[in-house]
Amino acid sequence: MESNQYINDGWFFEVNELWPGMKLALEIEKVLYSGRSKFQQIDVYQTRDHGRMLTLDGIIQVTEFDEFVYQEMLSHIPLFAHPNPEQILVIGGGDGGILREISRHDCVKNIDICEIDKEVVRVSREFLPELGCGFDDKRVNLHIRDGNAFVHKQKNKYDVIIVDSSDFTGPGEVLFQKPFYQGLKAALKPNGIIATQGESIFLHKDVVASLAHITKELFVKQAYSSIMVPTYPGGSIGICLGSLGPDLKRPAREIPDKIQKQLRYYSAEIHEASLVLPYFAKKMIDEQ
Ligand code: SPD
Repeated sequence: MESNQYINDGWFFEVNELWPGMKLALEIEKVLYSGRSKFQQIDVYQTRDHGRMLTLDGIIQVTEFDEFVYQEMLSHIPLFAHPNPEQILVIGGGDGGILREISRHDCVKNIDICEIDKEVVRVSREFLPELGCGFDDKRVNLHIRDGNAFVHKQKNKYDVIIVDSSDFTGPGEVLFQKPFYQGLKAALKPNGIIATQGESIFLHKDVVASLAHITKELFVKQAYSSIMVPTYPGGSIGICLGSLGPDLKRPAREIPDKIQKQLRYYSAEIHEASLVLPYFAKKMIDEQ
């Protein structure tokens, strides 16, 4: 087996200053791809028990074992909260998993995706076809550009914007700040909804509080969903939601049987339930 800086004795270790004093380890059978793009280190592993895994700069982005949780919830909460989403923008999301979920909605007419790193798209299409297949939908238009710059050029165009970013350091940092959210708001149509990667209520309280503050200030309605993803730090991650009109608390339309049968995590019940937060997190968000 090949090895790199994150692997020791057949185990991958996710160690990062964003979650000090803890690390997640997964047993690895093989390094399927390892390369450096202009922006980051990209690796794909065959794990022993969790399917294939994509990491960027040593941070787990997806494992085949639990990727469905994050991709379904980040996509279907805003898409079902909107009564008729036709024009969609995805920022980040180069692995294609979010596109795969959006494609399940027949009402969607156009999906723009702006990903900064074309290598992530290429590697995912080759090594993670169950996610990379998201790019096969004819409604998808891929823009290889900086997401922040792209957003600031769009005005009054999208019904739903989904930000599938990596974490809040390095190139991703700007995607957690107010000017970016102002850009998202301006890019939305009057009834638009945003859903963004919102980190962890346990590990990133300051970030969650700041996102809540920004979305409360800019949007008519705001909510935060917490979901279980065993291979993310601390086993959970959040979704920050902002709406210029529609209620976020529950689906605005019936979930077609055809879609529900394809899903493993999202349902009308979990949409509502995921927005009910543990008391400490609710208090923290209410105080913003
Ligand atoms: N701590 C890792 C957060 C990763 C969020 N993005 C995942 C991309 C999946 N499409």
